[in-house]
Amino acid sequence: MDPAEIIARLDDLGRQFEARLEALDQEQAIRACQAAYLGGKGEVTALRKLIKQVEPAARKTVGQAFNQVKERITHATGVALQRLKESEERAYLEQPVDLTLPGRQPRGIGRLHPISIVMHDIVDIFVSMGFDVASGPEIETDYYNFAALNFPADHPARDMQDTLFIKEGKTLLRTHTSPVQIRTLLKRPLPVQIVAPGAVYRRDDDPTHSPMFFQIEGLLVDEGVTFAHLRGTLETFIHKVFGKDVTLRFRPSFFPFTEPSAEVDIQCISCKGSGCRLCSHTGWLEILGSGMVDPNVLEEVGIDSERYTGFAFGLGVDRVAMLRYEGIGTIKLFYENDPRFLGCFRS
Ligand code: FA5
Repeated sequence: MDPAEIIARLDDLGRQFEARLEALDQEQAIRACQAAYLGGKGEVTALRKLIKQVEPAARKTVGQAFNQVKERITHATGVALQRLKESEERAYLEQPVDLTLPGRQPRGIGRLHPISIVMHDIVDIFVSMGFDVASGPEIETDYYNFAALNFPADHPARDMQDTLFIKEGKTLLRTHTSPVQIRTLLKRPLPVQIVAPGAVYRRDDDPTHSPMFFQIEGLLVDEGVTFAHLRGTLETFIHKVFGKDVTLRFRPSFFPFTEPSAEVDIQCISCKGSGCRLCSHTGWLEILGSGMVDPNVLEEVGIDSERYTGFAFGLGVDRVAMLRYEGIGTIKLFYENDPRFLGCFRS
């Protein structure tokens, strides 16, 4: 076979390819065209098979011609694809932009958790009444969580069944925010008037009880503090949260660290006292525990209980949140972190 003839055909194929490429403006078509020349069944590949028929002395020159046309086709394909990409980018940038369209709401930006919203609102109410904000650790010692609060050694709350101990009888996850009372009274000069919000932990688990939940502790110690101050403070608070028409009642109760003690109920906001599922057909909803600080607690922290008196209260933030956002059937919804649920709340 005449080597010059093969070289001339290769040159033709190169030119032919470039001409065909001119008309193509789709990536897929450009790649298909390249394959029609250089692919397994391509025209250049078919010609290559003839190389065996060329006299040995000329094979090197013919081989070089094959390499050159292959390079020519590959280069032209690259240039065509680059040109296509640039023209697509240009077309995208030249699209008209409507500057009058409203901005897009950014998605994925965090928002406050419903418990945080309710907690901030409650703390704000007490701050407006002159309370300071205090805090304490979530990992507590038996002393602050129980002993200093007048819990007897055999009190059921100290049982493994109720308390999550880290080291039995020594360190534990605090079961309430009341240890902040002791820490604050040991640290701050009197008078003391604080609220202490935070997480607490118990071996509890049902639709209205969670193993981790939030409380807000309140404490006021000064000369001349009476149960009337406690009642006035809690009435003001409840009217601000649930509205002026809500009726509340103080029900005698027991806590080792208050005497007398009272739990505060509000008339059911759903049935207005006639009885429904929300209030377990009692007409009332329990909101918080409270009482006058037991003299034993004051003496434990070195305060003269003849001269000073105080009141304290502890309320369940989750409970208030469940009442405020009616229709939350289980406390678990607060802790499952389902974005569809959490996205329903605005601060
Ligand atoms: C106490 O924890 C006392 N420390 C409150 C207190 C403070 C009384 C100061 C007197 C003076 P109690 O165990 O009742 O009390 O809990 C208070 C509130 O926390 C309850 O009224 C309820 O609203 C909420 N609560 C209790 N257990 C759970 C739980 N497992 N899940 C969600 N909320 C709970």
